[in-house]
Amino acid sequence: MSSSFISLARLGWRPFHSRQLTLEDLETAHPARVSSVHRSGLAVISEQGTFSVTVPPRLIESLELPITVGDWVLVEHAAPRVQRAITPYSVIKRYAAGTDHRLQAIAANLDTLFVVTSCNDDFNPSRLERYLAVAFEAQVEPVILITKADQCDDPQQFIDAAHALGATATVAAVNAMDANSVSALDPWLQSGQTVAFVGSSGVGKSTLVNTLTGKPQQATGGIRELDSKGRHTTTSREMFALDDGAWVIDTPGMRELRIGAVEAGLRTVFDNIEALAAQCHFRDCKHESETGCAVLAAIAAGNLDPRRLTSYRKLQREAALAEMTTHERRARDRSFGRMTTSAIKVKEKFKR
Ligand SMILES: Nc1nc2c(ncn2[C@@H]2O[C@H](COP(=O)(O)OP(=O)(O)OP(=O)(O)O)[C@@H](O)[C@H]2O)c(=O)[nH]1
Ligand SMILES: [Mg+2]
Ligand SMILES: [Zn+2]
Repeated sequence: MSSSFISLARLGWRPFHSRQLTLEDLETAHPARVSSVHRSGLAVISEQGTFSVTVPPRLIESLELPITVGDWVLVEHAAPRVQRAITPYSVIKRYAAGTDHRLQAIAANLDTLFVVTSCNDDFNPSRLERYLAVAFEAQVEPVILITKADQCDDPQQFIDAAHALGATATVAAVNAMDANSVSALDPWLQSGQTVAFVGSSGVGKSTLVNTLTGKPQQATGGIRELDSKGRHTTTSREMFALDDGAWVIDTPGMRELRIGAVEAGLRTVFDNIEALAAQCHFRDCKHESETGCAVLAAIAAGNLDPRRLTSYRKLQREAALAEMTTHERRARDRSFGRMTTSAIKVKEKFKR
């Protein structure tokens, strides 16, 4: 155990977490924050220092979402073992890649999600809209962070394109290798605040962590000349401390971000379309060919990018599908629960 005292507040502990504690909890355990997740357990940081803990299998089974980086757990006084998990005030979630319908927790107890992209071929408005929806759904402030501003003749063109994704997201452009430039992120990095960097491989997430911590904490890798794609250098999520008391989480580059049931988040990302839709002649207007459609009129007048409408529809379909699969799974779990209870009853009947 390494020891250098850090207060709970500086670790990001909030009244929201305190309210979940009982007197009994405090007699038997103490809070610790997860900095990384391993096959054998968790690396945690507490007031006592940095150490490893195990998680009992029955606790893992009882959790709706797996424990992730940024989560708070209660660690037993008696042994380096997790007694229980503390509900986070925010979680960034996505569906696991592939056909699997498993929800993955990317990071917990976040104040800001930096959606990182570069001034090159990586910049993709429809992909950014996915990240924004996930952040808004989790009630985490998103910031579109455009890196490699130093490698680009006209970074303003990317900044403008990011601003066009709605008035709701903040936009910043930096050279991730330059501490002076990265100081633009200071407003989000106050003591006890937690932020995470997400985005494709090669956009500079680990470079940002290294510049902010002032240490070569994370390996960084080059990108392919041809299409600006990275080489998936970072392979696991990890949380690091900054000298000023903020926490930054580095994540592996994502090939795709499959959204869950993020309908509310989508309404925020596409608030300009929602505002127009309220002015359509028909209340159930589909914005396809109806007369008096304010959305189509805005597109015709050049005030709305048709890509926005296409993207909104696609993401709404995806979110609705995710919502449906969640319901189906719950229904299945319920009927499975009934099956096991009736099986137990049958067994008991035969015992007598
Ligand atoms: N010039 C310049 N190079 C940058 C900037 N940000 C990142 N790079 C370079 O881009 C490459 C990829 O950076 P990484 O930090 O490894 O990217 P990453 O997002 O962590 O990638 P993964 O770990 O694969 O997800 C490295 O060669 C960095 O030096 C920037 O703002 N300006
Ligand atoms: Mg990386
Ligand atoms: Zn309409």
